[in-house]
Amino acid sequence: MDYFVSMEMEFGVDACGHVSSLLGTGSPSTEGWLFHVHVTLSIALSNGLSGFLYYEDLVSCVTRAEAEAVSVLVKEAVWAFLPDAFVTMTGGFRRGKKMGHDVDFLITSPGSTEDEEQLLQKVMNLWEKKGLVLYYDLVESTFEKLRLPSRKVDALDHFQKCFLIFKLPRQRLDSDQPSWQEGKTWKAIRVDLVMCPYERRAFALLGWTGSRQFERDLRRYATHERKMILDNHALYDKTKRIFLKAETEEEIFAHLGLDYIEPWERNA
Ligand code: TTP
Repeated sequence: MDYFVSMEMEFGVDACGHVSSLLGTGSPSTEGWLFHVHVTLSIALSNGLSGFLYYEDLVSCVTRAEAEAVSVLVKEAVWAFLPDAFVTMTGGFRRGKKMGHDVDFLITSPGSTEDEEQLLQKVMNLWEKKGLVLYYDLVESTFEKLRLPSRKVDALDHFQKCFLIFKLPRQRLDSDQPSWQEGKTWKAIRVDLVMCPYERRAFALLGWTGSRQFERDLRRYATHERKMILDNHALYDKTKRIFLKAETEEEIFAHLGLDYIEPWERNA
């Protein structure tokens, strides 16, 4: 909790309380979660917590209909620049949840890497022009092909990503949503866009589908039962000293000697 204490001293706000209400879930002891908290808190603080404009929207959950409406706009924007890209909604919505705190997307493309590197910035520029983004934080990739997977079950990944607050226009929804205030024409929604190299897509998809507890258990199983290391980028066999390739999640489960577990069965 030291992190929150220092944030409270720095900003004079109930950091833990505000962040818990924005995120809803997670264990404050984990590195990955703390990074997510940091981003969320930065978003909140940069907009002024006291009169925080989007606070009401962000504490109300995202419905599946809202997530699907965001998905249509994400795909439209991504395909405008990279028509062969694969865009997959991950996180809780891929696990079949009806509500979430944010909407996560994994983007990958078999095409050229140069176009990929520029994609998220191009999407942000387009959305800024269209007035569809309220805030964004673009994190550059620190991915290295030969790096061994992390032994920490909660380690951060090294993909390029964009944490943003999306401005979803009401007309993009077919039906009225219970969380929308009367007369409001848009809703602020937390969105994460993650860009991964094409050959890592199965590992990234598995990692970003969650749940966090499921991922921790799977990584501990890989380490203790199979002498392998699994993270969002790769699976490494310590006995054979080789990286095990996978094009699908099914192949990762097979490498681990496990039957395939469907995303909706990963809500541990
Ligand atoms: P979240 O979107 O934080 O969580 P969620 O979709 O399961 O639940 P909710 O929206 O209802 O709070 O993360 C989705 C998965 O992505 C989670 O299992 C952990 C993983 N993840 C990473 O691998 N790296 C990251 O930096 C973050 C933020 C999440």
